[in-house]
Amino acid sequence: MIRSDTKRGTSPTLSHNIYELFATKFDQFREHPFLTVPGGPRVSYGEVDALAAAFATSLGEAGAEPGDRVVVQVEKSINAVALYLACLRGGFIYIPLNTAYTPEEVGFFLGDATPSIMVFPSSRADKLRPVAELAGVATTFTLDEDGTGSLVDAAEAVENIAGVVPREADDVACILYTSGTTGRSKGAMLTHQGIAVNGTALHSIWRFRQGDVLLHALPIFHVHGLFIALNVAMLNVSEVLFLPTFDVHNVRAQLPHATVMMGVPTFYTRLLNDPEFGGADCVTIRMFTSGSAPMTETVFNQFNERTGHTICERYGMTECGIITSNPPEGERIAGTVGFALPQMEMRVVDKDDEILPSGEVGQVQVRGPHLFAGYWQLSHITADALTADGFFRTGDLGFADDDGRLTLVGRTSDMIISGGYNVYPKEVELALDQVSGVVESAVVGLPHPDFGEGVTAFVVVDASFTDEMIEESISKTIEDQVARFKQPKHYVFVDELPRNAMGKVQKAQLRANFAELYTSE
Ligand code: MLC
Ligand code: AMP
Repeated sequence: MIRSDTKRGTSPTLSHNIYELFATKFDQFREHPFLTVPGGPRVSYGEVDALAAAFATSLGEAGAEPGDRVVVQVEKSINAVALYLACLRGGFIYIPLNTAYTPEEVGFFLGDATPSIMVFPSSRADKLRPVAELAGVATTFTLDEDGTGSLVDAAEAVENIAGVVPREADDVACILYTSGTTGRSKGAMLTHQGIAVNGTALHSIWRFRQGDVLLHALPIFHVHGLFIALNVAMLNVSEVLFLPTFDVHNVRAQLPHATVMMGVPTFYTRLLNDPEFGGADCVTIRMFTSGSAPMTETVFNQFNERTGHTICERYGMTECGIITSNPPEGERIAGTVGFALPQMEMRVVDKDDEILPSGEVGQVQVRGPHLFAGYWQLSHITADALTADGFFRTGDLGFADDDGRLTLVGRTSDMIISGGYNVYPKEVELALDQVSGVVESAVVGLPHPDFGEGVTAFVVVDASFTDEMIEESISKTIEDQVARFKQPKHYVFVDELPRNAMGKVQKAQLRANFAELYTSE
C-alpha cells in the first residue's frame, strides 16, 4: 500500500537537505508518473514521496538518528528508490552496495561504515543477517513486503510521519565506496550540496525539458545510475522507464517511449551487436549519453552511422560526480569527454602539480562545490588526494585543447574498468595469492570486445599442482571472496612473471604481449 500523506520539514528554506530540492518539484507534480517498470507497476511522484516519508519514519522509529549510516544491498526496484530518498529525507547517510558483492565483501563495508541499520532482500537474509550481527549492526530490515523484519511492513504501520530533517550544505548525504590502488575500498563522503550542485548543473547543460522521458537500465548503487540518471530525472520531474538490468531486447522495446538514455559503453556495443537495431528504434530519442569508461571511436562512429545519433560522452568519478561533458548542442567529438561543468575548475598538471600548456598530457585535477568531503575515516588518504590549493587528484591522464576540451588517454594507476565497474588488480591478486597452489599472480586489464577491458590473471603455479587441481583450487577460493565482475575472465598460467631490474612486475609487457587475447577470439 502506498500512503498519500507526507510532511515537510519545519524550516525548509534554511535547510540544505537535497530532499527539499526534490520535494518542491514533487509537491507541484504529485500525479505525474515517476517510475514505470515495463510490464510491472507504475508509481507517481506523489506516491514515491509518501513511501519515502513512511520509510524514513520507520528507520527513525527503529532507532536511526540523523548522521547514522544505513547500508543497503538491494536489487533495483521502486522500494529501493524510495529507500534512497528516505535516507536523504531523514538525514541518514545512505550507503548503497553493489549487489554482486559477496557476504565476505559486505562484512568489510559493515565493519568500516559501522551503520546502525542494514537493509537487504529477504532472499539474501540467511547469508547477510549473520554478517550484520557479527559486525554489530543494531537493526536489519528486508525490503520485500511480508518478509520477516520487512521495512515495507513497518512503513505501513507508521502513524505519525516525521518531517524532512534539516541538513547543512556540507553534511554527508551518501557514502559511496570506491577502491584504491592499495586494494582497500574507501568510502567517498558526498554532501547534500555536492550532489545538488552536480545534478542541477547537468539538468541545465543537458537541457532537460518538459516531456523528457529517461530510459534507465543502469544499476542504482553507483554515481551514474543513482545521481546522474535518477537525480537529474527527479529535478526534471521526468517519467523514468525503470529497467532492472540492461537487456538489449528490453531496451529496444522501451527506446521508442523515451527521449534520453544514459549508458556505459558496453550498452552501446551490445546494441550495435544486434543487427536489427537501428535508427527506427531511436526516433523519439533526443540524447544518448555515455560515460564511466572510455568509448572507442569505432563504437561512436558505428552508432552514428547506424542511428544518426552522436553519443554525448561525459566524464565523471565517484568523488566528483560529473566533471566534463561534450556539449549537447555543440560539436560532440569522438574520443573527447568535453568541457568542465559550470562551477567545476579543471586543470591538467605535471608531476609537481604545475599546470601544463594545452595539448600536453598530464594528470587531471578538479576543484569545485561538487567535490566529495573526503574519505570516511581516512583523513590521511584524503589529504594525499588533494593538493594544497584544494584540487582533487583524479588519477586520470589527459590533455586539454586550446578551448578547454578534454581528451583522456589513460590512468596513473593500473585500475581496470570492466563494463563500467572498477576493478583493482591488487584486490584480485591478494585473493589469488592466498589460493593453495598459487605462487604469485599479476592481474591486468586487456582489451575486451564487450566489457572494454577484461580482467585477466597471470598465475605462477606450484609445480606439484596439475591444471585441474589449480583450477578447482582457484574457483573454490575466488568465488566466495570476490564479486563475479572482478573475477578474471581468463587465467594464463606462466612459469614466471616478467620483472625489471628492480624486481617490479612488468604489467605493461603482459598487456602488450597479450593485447589480442579477447579480440582475436
Ligand atoms: C556482469 N559481469 C561482469 C560485469 N557485469 N563482468 C565484468 N564486468 C562487468 N561490468 C559478469 C556477470 O556476473 C556474468 O558472469 C557475466 O559477467 C556476464 O553477465 P551479463 O549478464 O552479460 O552481465 P550483465 O548483467 O548484462 O551486466 C553487464 C553490464 C553491467 C555492462 C550491463 O555490468 C552494468 O550495468 N554495468 C554498468 C556499471 C555502472 O553503472 N558503472 C557506473 C560506475 S560510476 P558469469 O560468470 O556468471 O557469466 C562511475 C562514474 C561515472 O564510473 O563517470 O559514471
Ligand atoms: P568511479 O571511481 O567508479 O567513479 O570511476 C571513475 C573513473 O571512471 C574515472 O576516474 C575514469 O578513469 C573513468 N571514466 C569515467 N568516465 C569516463 C569516460 N567518459 N572516459 C574514460 N574514462 C572514464
